[in-house]
Amino acid sequence: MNDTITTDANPLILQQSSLELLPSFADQFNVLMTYYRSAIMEVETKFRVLDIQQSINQETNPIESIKSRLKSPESIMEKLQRRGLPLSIESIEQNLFDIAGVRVICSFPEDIYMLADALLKQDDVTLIEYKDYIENPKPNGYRSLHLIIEIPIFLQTEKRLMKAEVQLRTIAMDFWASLEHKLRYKKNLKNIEHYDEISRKLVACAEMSAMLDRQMEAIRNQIEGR
Ligand code: 0O2
Repeated sequence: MNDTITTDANPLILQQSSLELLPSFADQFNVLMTYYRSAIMEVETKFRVLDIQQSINQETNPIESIKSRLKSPESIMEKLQRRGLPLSIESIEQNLFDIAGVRVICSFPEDIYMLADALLKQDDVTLIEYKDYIENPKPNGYRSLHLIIEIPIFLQTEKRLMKAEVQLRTIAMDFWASLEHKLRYKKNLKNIEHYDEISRKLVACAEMSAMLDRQMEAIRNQIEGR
C-alpha cells in the first residue's frame, strides 16, 4: 500500500517517492517561527521609534522596557490541543494570534493609550482585537491593554502578513502580573487552603498598584503642568 499524507488545509495523496520533496513539519514550523520572530522585530522597532520621537518632542521616554517572546513549541501544541484544533502549520497561523508577543512596559497609564493610538494609526498596522483590561480589569485584578495586530514582514520575494499580540502595561501592572504569574504557577492555587482569602489579597494588591499608578501620574502631570 502507498503511504498517504493528509494535511487539513489541502488533502494530498502522495507516492512514497514524493516524500523527500516535502519539507518536514519541523522544517515548516521553524520557517514559520522565523516569520514570527521577524514580526516581533518589526513591532519592537515601531515602539522604539515612537519612544525616541517622544524623547525629542516631549523630553520624556514613555517606554521603560520592552520584553518580547516567541511562544514555545510546547505551549503552541498545548493550546491547539486544549482548543481541539488541528495540529498543523495552517492551523497555527489561522488560530493562534499570540505566537509573537511583545510586552511594552510604560511609565504611566496615559502613555499606554498614547502609544497604542500611535501604533494603530500606522497604515501598515491592522487591528484584529482590542481588549482593555485597564478599564475593565479581570476579576483577579489583572490589568493591561491587549492588542492583536497584523503587520507585514518583507521577505526576499514576498510580503507576509503576520499576527502579533501586544501587551501594554505600566511598571506597577507588570510588577503585579509577574508576581501573580509566579504564585499561580508555583502551586495550583485553586487546590490550596485559604484560596478565597489569597484571591482577595491579590485583588487588593492589584487595586493598590492601580492607585499608585494614578497618584504617580497625577504627580507627573502636576510637575509638567498638564
Ligand atoms: P504567556 O506565557 O504570557 O504567553 P488565551 O490566550 O487563550 O490564554 P485569551 O483570553 O485569548 O486567552 O487571552 P488574554 O486573556 O487576552 O491574554 C492572555 C495573556 O495575557 C496571557 O498569556 C498572559 O500573558 C496575560 N494574562 C492574561 N490574564 C492574566 C492574569 O490573570 N495574570 C497574569 N499574570 N497574566 C495574564 P499566556 O498564554 O497565559 O501566557
